[in-house]
Amino acid sequence: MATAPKFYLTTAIHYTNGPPHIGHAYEMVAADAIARFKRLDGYDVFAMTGTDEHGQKVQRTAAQNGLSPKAFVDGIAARFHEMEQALGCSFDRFIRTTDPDHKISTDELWRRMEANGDIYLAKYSGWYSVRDEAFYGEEETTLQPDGTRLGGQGTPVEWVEEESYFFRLAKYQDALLKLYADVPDFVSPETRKNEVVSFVKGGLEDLSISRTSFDWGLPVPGDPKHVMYVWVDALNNYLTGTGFPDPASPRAHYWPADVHIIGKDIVRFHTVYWPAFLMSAGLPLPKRVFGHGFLLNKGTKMSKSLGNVVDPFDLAATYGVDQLRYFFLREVSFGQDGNYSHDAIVGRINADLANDLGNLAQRSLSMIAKNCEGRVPPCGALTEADDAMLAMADGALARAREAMKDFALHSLLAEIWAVVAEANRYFAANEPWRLTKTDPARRDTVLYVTIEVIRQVAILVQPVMPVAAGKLLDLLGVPAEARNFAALGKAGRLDSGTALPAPSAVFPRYVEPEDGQAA
Ligand code: ME8
Repeated sequence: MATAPKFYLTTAIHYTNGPPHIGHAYEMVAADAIARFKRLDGYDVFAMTGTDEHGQKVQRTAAQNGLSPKAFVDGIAARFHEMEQALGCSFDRFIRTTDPDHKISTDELWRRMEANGDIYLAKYSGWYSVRDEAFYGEEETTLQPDGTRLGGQGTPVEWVEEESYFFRLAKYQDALLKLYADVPDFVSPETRKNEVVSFVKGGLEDLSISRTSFDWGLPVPGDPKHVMYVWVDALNNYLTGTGFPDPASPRAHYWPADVHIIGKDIVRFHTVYWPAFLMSAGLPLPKRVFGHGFLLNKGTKMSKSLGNVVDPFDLAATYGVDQLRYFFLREVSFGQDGNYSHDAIVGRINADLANDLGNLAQRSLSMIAKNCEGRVPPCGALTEADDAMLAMADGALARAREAMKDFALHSLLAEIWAVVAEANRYFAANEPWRLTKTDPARRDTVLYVTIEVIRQVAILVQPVMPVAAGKLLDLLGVPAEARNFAALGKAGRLDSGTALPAPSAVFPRYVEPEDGQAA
């Protein structure tokens, strides 16, 4: 492992002002699939998710619930942690911004920015959205008929006037523009990058980075009547995860992050403020920031007031964890908005999983159980069709890696399903069930080729469906140590004669409940 390249990936950290929703689930699953892919591909991976627990929004919600902020966030953070487990995620750390090491790390970031002359005390007066935890210039707000004002993302803003520390963001305008030009994929997808570049070109103002009107936050070093602006605190979680500022931390080598996976609504914080803070502190910048799209419920934004919020725990229980993960990542082009609906998820489960992959595995393995003494059949001389089939499967890793360069999880799955579709055509065209009487040796070869292709498919889908893929690999008799990407292609061909367990269905069809009540 010593020579394995490192890969550090993070999700956004989730606000603990309410329980997790499907958007949070989506982001976690996507990030987890990327982390698992990199692990299987031989990287030394550190993947982190967690919760963003400070700030005015959380403090107010806690008060509304009659709880202290800490008691309130403890309950919600536990729920996020449970969701991570319930969705079969494999993060290496679940970070909370109330963790003690996060305070040490964030104090140090502040001190370094201050030592660089980038922090000064002044007075802030302007508009603030508690829901977005963001300041808005007057021109970014709109006055409503009832006299209230809405900020850039349509949330209410309130007038704030108080003593505040400021960060010299304006000073970093040129350096940021140079960054976007020098590292073209720093912000992706491209559309998000264009938005950020034009925002920065429009001119940057210094940023208010402390508040005095509430106290649920990290105190400013040396001036504890101020708490740090929650975004300074939150963004720094990524450094905390690597043991910053301790250079001897076993995780120090993971910085800089290879990618921050976040939603499109918080790209500005990650691609303007965060790199500016790091430049100020003299620290290396993350390599990439990927802003995924939003998951919508039949085209509509989910919100409590619309009553269309879907509980991710319910979804996983209704459809199955791996099925839900597959749906999220196959249905939505990663980077764009996507839709959730019962019909769409059932369609994917029954067509792609039960029919295309599940049936092929079930049919070929049942024939092997019946005709080949339950052992991996012998592989005779290969025909051109056999060679072409195997070559397509052997080439899948290269195509998967290519898709993964842009985190195109949907393309990765499309590539794998193209192999599955070809395997179905191969199986149908070669009709192994007809060969038992006429040419059993040829039948065995067709079955061998078919399950060898399924082996490779199963290895490749592990990042997305870890449990189901694991079951499929069990059915194929593939040992645990032969399940990573190094075993793809010729290197890990199935051994004829290996005894196989009795076949069983890995991907059951989704059947509507008796009373017709869709979930
Ligand atoms: O923004 N579909 O937290 P958050 C897809 N604490 N993704 C969605 C979504 C949806 N419907 N709704 C939200 C915060 N998200 C800050 C982040 S990071 C240092 C601090 C995504 O709980 C959202 O874009 O509001 C973000 O990436 C993540 O969920 C957490 O959102």
